[in-house]
Amino acid sequence: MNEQQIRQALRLYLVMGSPNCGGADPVRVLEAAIAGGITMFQFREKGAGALQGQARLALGARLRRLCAQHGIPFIVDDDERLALELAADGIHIGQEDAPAAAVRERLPQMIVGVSAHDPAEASAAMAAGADYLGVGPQYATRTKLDAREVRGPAMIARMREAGIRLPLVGIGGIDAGNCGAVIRAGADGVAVVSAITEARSPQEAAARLLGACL
Ligand code: 3NM
Repeated sequence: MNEQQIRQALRLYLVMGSPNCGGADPVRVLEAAIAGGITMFQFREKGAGALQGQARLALGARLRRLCAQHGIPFIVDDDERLALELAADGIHIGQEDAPAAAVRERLPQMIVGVSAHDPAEASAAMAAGADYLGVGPQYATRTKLDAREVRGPAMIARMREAGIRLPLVGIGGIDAGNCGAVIRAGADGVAVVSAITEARSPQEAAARLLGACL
């Protein structure tokens, strides 16, 4: 995917694993979210009750297939081996994970996304060959217990003012009511977990977000 295609794919990015689905089947949740219009997906099997080993691989394979059927880029959170096993389109790494330059070198064919919290981290990620940045938390979130302090859309604006032009997505506490502010600050899209996975209708929630973020 070229930069413009990545920018477009980031428009509405669902991040999800089974612990986020409140007992619902993650395959059904993803199906509904795709029907509602999500443009990218990240398999993030983390937190209390996360699947391990073979069960994790099996769920990942089902979600991966669904994305392939619908032309949705499939990204794996953090785990290079899992990304390779699932033939993922990309990998997303945090500041605490393996260095971005090393991941970029080991997985030259994949989209590499990097979490960045300030202009310095964003510049470093760009120099390391990141394809896109995730910037969060934009708002308070209950989904990631170790999220950093909320800096809001203003941090995205600061990165853009500092000359960071990479495709960029905001994450953390984003819903249909506040996603417009994230886009206006300079993001190409929004990444969400609970606004879709905890909605009564993930399909309607995705469609509403997409409408609100255009
Ligand atoms: N990363 P929700 S916040 C996975 O700040 C993740 O980097 C974050 O979940 C960061 O949309 C977050 O339910 C969780 O708030 C976002």
